[in-house]
Amino acid sequence: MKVSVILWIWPLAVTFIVGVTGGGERLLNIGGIFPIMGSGGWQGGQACQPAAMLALEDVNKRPDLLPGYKLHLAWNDSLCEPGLGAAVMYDLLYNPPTKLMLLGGCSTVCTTIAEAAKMWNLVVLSYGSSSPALADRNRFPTFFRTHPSATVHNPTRIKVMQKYGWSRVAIIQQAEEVFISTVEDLEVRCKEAGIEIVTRQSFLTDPTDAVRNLKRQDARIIVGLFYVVAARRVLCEIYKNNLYGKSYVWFFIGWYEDGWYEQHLEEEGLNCSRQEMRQAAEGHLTTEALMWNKDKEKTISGMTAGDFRLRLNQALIDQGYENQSTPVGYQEAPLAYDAIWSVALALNKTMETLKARGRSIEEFTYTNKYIADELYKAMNATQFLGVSGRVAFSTDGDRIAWTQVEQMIEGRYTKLGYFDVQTDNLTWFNKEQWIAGKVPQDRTIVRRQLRTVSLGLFISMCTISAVGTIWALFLLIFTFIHRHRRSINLAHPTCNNITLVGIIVCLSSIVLLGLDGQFVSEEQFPAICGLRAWCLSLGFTLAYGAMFSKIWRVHRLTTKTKIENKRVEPWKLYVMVGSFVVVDIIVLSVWQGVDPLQRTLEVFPLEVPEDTVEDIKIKPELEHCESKHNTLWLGLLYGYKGLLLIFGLFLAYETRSVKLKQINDSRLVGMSIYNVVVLCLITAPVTLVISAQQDAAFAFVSLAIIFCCFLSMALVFVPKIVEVVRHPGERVESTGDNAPSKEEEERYQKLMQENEDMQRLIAEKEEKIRLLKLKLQERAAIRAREQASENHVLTGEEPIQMRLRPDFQRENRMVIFPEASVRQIVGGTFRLPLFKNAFSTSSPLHLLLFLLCRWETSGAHRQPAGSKRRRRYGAQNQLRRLGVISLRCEGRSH
Ligand code: ABU
Repeated sequence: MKVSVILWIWPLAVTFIVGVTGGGERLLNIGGIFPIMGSGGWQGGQACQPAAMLALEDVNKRPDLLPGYKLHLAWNDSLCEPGLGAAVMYDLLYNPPTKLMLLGGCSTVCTTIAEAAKMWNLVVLSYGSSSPALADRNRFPTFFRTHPSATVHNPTRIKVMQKYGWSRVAIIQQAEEVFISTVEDLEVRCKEAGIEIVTRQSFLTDPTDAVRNLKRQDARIIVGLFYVVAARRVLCEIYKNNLYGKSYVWFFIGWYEDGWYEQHLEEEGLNCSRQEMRQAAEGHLTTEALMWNKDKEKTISGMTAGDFRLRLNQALIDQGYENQSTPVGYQEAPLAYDAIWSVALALNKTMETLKARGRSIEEFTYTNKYIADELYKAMNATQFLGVSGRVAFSTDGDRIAWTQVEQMIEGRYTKLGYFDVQTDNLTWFNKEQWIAGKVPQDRTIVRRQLRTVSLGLFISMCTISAVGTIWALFLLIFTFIHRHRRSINLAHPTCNNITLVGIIVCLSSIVLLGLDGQFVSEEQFPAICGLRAWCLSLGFTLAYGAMFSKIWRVHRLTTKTKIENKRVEPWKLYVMVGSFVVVDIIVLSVWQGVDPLQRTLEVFPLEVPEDTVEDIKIKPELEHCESKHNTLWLGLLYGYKGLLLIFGLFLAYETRSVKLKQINDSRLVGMSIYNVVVLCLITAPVTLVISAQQDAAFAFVSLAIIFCCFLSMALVFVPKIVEVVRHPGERVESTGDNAPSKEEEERYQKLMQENEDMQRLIAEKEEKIRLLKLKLQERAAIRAREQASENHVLTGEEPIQMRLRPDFQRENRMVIFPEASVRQIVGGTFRLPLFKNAFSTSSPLHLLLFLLCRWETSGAHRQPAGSKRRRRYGAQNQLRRLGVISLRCEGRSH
């Protein structure tokens, strides 16, 4: 692009307020600020300045417009930089001649100069400022513009969004007031229209992060508001992030010059090639206020918009722009042309008003509020048909205009339609084109997909469970049929039956565990959740509890010492199992009543389906059964059952080598408990970890249940079956578990009776013996008295001295001589007084001693004959056996 150096020549020709031209006319001076040579923002002065000069030429050709005057424009370049724009303004104001009005372009510059111009009572007319902020009359009281506000795009954007049913959009904007205020207006309108703004991204110079964030937020319909340099950066990022194509629609501003996306790429250091930029730009939409009169009627200047285009093109070529290439601001050039006409018309009107009041426009100074107000009123009332369309200003000083919608199709902008915001009328040509003919969606269509247990796995597990259940039923029948057999009878068959019932319940719970959304409705699911909890819990308690009670009993029996207590009382086992079941029922009932299990959904990250080209994503969901305080309830149940498991493990270990006749299968039950404990302790935590994988979790739990159940049945029952098969004809021993049979009971009662009879008989016999003994004693005493009276007359006290063995003294004294006192035993010699009446008071031994002494003292011992001698020897032997070493009767020693 070539820019004529002429643009840079300061228009020194005009340095006086109202100079006189060669034709004798006086000059009416206005100041102009054009953004031309800058590197950012909007450099629309490139086309607008030549357009303004054309207008100036045309206005000055009209003698009736400013009679006696020529309009003159003093101008300079602001580069679209507010600071420089302010400097240019001060140059214009502080250098004569006095400027009647200011002409400005580029929102950032106009915001600065329009805010300051009121201090100089100057009207500012902008041909190229779109910022909605400039509509604030308090801040910019003397501002007008032929350029429509950027807010005019917003109703059009909303209209197009509604046309395609887009209700979810994102916004990316450059951090400039013009775009910030536009977005604020867009947000309000979106809210009113029920369109959700999913994200609003802002950037100063580098849009990299902002564009990435759009992708992260899954933005599909995106409104981009930025100057053209930033637009190229954004487009390059769009390409890099693959945010273009069939799934995305971008709304850009429509006033960028044609081919904007493939220009200045190297200068601006963009990493995207022209081809890539073209690719990313394809299909985007633009909205723009109509800046070229689309009618063919003649405008105030006598030209049609087409005529103006030709003249402008020629002027641009004259200034060095190549044919076909349009400089920045080409779109807005009619606005600049019409802006000069607006100034001329306002001056015309003001001059007429002033003339009627005897005053002149030449009286204007920067402090002349009166003429300034007249100029303001005249500008406010200006209306005409210009090359940009009908020119009129709202009370805010804004241009009222139609907007047009275009789409980039194969690298060229195609008009899709027009929108008149005043009548809410959308004219649509149906020329839009979408990839694969499908209008992009405003969001990823998310399809919910319930993750369910695979059917094959479910059927397999149910089949195994059914086989297990049938096997358990067979074992129940088997146990019943062979209940009298010793091997079964002594194994607590009732407990084993309870175990089998528990196993059946546990196996049934496998079916419930696999019943998910593919089989039951959302409403039925909570009931299944409850059933699962009840079945698993009660099944476990029955099966494991019965085994636990047996092993507990074994432990009790092996730790008791009294033989009489070693009787197995079945009711104790039943009470124990019953207690476990009652605890279960209480916990489950409270759980169910207070905080019942509900259906909850675990949602997984979105997945891209492989079998479709459609823009959809799958949202996998998995059903779970959970209460509000799930952890609490599970903790309670697991804690209680965990303790039971650990305690069972301990008991099984303790009784590992015990063999009891009363519970003959205790070791097998112990092994079964090992198996259950180990599997439960593994399964519970593993299931919690893999709960998100429905197949794995279901398979793991089901197999654990199946393994426990089958192994327990095999360990406890297979040996019994083998035994029955091996010894089919074994004699029946009893009828029940451990209950004594009728015959046994009768036999017991009979033995007890016999025992009682025998004891009574023994007692009677002992009584008889005692009486007989007494009789014998009496008889012996009578006989002794008779003998004594025959042979000797007792003289009184006749002591006997006996020397006793030491051990005899200690041990037998009281037995043999109960009447002897310690005092009477001195140094092993026992003095025993003998009395006349000793026959009646002393023991038989005592009597024996007496007789022996009698014989000694009577001298009969020297020649004893016959039975007397034998009796004497017998008495002496008996004394020796009793420990009497020597005997002295009345001083005689033996
Ligand atoms: N149509 C160009 C607007 C430029 C600006 O508002 O700064």
